[in-house]
Amino acid sequence: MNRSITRSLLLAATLGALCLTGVAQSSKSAKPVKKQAVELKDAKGNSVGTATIKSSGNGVEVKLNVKGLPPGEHALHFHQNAKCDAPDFKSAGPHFNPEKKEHGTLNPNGHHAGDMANFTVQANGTSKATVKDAEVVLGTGSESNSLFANGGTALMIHAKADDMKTDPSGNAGDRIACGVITK
Ligand SMILES: [Cu+2]
Ligand SMILES: [Zn+2]
Repeated sequence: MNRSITRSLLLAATLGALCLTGVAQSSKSAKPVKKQAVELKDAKGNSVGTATIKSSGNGVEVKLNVKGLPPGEHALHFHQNAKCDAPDFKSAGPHFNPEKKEHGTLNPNGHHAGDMANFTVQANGTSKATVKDAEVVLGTGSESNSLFANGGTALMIHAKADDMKTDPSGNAGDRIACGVITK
């Protein structure tokens, strides 16, 4: 091959690679998200309200505004996949667990980053509870513990309370409401 053609091909390839690197870097340096609204849907696909996730300290706080749920104590977790396929929401995968730990704050080998305290639904089926999670961030999505990492995560409400120790799911029963968290 002619030497000058070879040289221009090399130059084109190098420029192409530089462009790709530029794109990757600009998406990584995107501004961190401070607040994110999530719509929660039940197994029938009906909306049961919203959760507002806000940066708080080194983690986040989740402010629920939900209705139409069974009264009593319920588990709340962040799950690994940004997928809420009704009716069982299995598509959301296990608890968000970037540090490869076991489930539960009472588990000596715990806990998952996505584990949170239980919250209470009132007799009229509503809740405006606020629950904190110090182990996850909204961030830019490039942090390993970002709720936007690897395409996002899901916020899940369960039928029962979490016992905070049974691996991998806290014995929290069915998944009854789910909301996708994506950037
Ligand atoms: Cu869960
Ligand atoms: Zn867990």
